[in-house]
Amino acid sequence: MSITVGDFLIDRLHAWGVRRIYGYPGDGINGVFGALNRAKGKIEFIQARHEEMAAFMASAHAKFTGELGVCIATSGPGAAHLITGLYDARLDHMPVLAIVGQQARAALGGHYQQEVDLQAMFKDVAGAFAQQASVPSQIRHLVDRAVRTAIGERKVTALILPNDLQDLEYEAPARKHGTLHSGVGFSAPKVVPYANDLQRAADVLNAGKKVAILVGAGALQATDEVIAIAEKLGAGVAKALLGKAALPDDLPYVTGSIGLLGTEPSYKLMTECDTLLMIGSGFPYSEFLPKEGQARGVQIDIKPDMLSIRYPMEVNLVGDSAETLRALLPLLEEKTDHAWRKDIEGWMGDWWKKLEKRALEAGTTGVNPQRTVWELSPRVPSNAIVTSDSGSCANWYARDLKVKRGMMCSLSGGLASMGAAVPYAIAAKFAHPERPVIALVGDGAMQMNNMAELITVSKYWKQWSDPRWICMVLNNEDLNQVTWEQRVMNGDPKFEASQDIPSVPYHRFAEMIGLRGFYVDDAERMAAVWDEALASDRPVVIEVKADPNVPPLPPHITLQQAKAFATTLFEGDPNQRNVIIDTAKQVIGAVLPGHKD
Ligand SMILES: Cc1ncc(C[n+]2csc(CCOP(=O)(O)OP(=O)(O)O)c2C)c(N)n1
Ligand SMILES: [Mg+2]
Repeated sequence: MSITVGDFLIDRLHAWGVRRIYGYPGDGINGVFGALNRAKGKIEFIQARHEEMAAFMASAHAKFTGELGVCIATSGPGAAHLITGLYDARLDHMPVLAIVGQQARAALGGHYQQEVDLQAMFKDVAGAFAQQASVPSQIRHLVDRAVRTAIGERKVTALILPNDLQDLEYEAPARKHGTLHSGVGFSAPKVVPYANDLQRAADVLNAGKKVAILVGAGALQATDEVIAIAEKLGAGVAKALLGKAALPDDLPYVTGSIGLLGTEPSYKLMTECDTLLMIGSGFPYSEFLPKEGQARGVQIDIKPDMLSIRYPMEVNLVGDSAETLRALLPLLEEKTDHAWRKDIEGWMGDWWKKLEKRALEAGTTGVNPQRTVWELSPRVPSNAIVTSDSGSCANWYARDLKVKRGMMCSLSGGLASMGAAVPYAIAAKFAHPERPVIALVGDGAMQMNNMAELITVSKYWKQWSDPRWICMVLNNEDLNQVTWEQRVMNGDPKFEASQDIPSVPYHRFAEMIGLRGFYVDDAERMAAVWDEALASDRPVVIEVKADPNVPPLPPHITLQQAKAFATTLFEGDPNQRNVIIDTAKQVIGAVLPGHKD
C-alpha cells in the first residue's frame, strides 16, 4: 500500500521515539496533519493557542524528559511565530525539532501568499540543521538527520516541507548515484575525560582550602555525585537558575541561587573562595564569579564551547557531569579543616532568617510577593514541578523557593523570555501527569500570552491523572522587574507609560473557563490558599494582589547603583512614598549607604 510523504514522516518520527507533538495547524502543513490523523494516536498532537507557546512546550518537554521536543506549524506566520520558543530551546541547549510547512514548490520565488524564505529565517535559530525538502525520496534522510543532530548535538533543527510535497507518494531512495540511505537510532556516548586530566583537576581541588562549586542544568542528573564531592571537599554549592533542582536547599552548604536574582551567601562564596569547580553551567554573569586570579578553576561541561568563557579555568574537562564526578571522587582527598564549611553554614543560617523576615514584612500596597513563595516552600510536594516566568517572580522563585529532593524546576534561562511559565507548566504536566505542577507568573506575562494558554489547560486537564495544576499570578499592575531595573540600573524614575498595565480579574477568567480561581489580597491567607490549591480537584489560578514596591534587588548593590536609586526617589517617581517605606523594610542597608538593614 502506498503512503504519503506525510505518513512516512509520522512513521519515522515514531520510530525515533517521538510520542507527542505540540503545535497549531494551517493549510501549509495540512498534509502532515492528515497523516497525524491517519496514524490514529501513534503520536499525540497537543494544540497550543499560539505557535510560540508550542515551541516553548517543545523546549520544556526536552527539559523535563531529556527527550527530543517536537513542534509543528504552518508556513509563513505559523513558522514565524515559533521563533522565540525555538530560541529559548537553543539558548538552553535543548534538542528541539520544528516541522513547518511551506508554499507549493512551483510557487516558490513568486512572492506568493504566505511565502517566506524559511531557510533563511531558521538559519540562525536552527543553524545546526535547517533544510527544505524538494522530492519525496529526500524525506527519509532529512528526518533522520534533523532528529539525530538535535539530540546528538543538543540543538534546534528545522524541517521545511512544501505543502504539495506532503501529499505526494513516498518513495524510498533509489540505489543509484546521488541518493542517501539513512537509518534510525542514537545512543548517547559515555563521555569521561582521560585519567591524567582528571588527576590535574583533582590536584587543583585538593590544593584548595576554600572550594566553591557552581552547578547548572548540566548537573541535574548528578545530585548524588555533587553531594559526595561537596562533602569530601568541604565545599559550598551555589546554583545557577537552571540548576535549581540539582541540589535540595535543606543541605546546609547549599547557598542557593547566584547572580542578580541570587543570594548573599552565593555572592560571598564566590568572592571569598580560593578554588572554583563549575559543573554544567553557562551562568552568564562573570561579576558574580571570583575575580580573575583569585581562585584556581576547574570546569566540567559536555559542550566544549561552554568551557572557560565565564572564568579562565586551569583545567577544562569535557564530560558528562555524573560520570566525570564519579571518576574524580576517588582522586580527591577529604578536607580535614572544616572552617570554610562552618563559615558557609553560618552565612546560610543568617540568610534564611533574613529571607523569612523579609517575607513576613507587610506590603504597603498589597501582599508582599516574597510571602507567596515563602509560604509555598514548606508545602510544595517533593514530586512537584515548578516553573517561573521572567519578571519579579523569578527573584522570589530563585531565592524563596526551597527545593526538595525529587522536584523539578525550570524557566526560560538563557533567553529569559516572558510568557514561558504556563506553556512550560503544560508540557510538564503532559510529560508527568502524576506530578503536581505550579507556574509562577507576573500579570504582564499573563496578559502577553500565558492567559490564552490557560484555555489549553481547560481543554486538556481532564486527561491528566492528577489534576493539580496551579498558576499563581502576581497582579501588581506593573511590569515590575523592569520598573525596578529602570530605577536601580538606570537611575530613572518609573516611566508610567511603559510600565503600568491594566488590572484584569485573572481568577474570574479561570472560573469562566472551568478552572478554579482564588483571589488573595491578605498575606495571612496565602498559606491556606496554597493548601486548598494543592488539594484541588481541578486546575487553579491564584491571583495575588501584589505589592509593586518591594524591591527585587541583587544581593549586593554597587555604589553607583545605590546612588542612581537614591537619585530616582527624589526625581518624581510616582510610587515614591511607598517605595521608600517598602525598601526601608527590605534592604535599605544595602541600598542607601549609612543605613543598617
Ligand atoms: C518577551 C519579552 N519581552 C520583554 C522582556 C523584558 N522584561 C523582563 S521582565 C519584564 C516585566 C514583567 O512584568 P510582569 O510579568 O508583570 O512581572 P512583574 O515583574 O511585574 O512581577 C519585562 C518587560 C522579556 N524578558 N521578554
Ligand atoms: Mg507585573
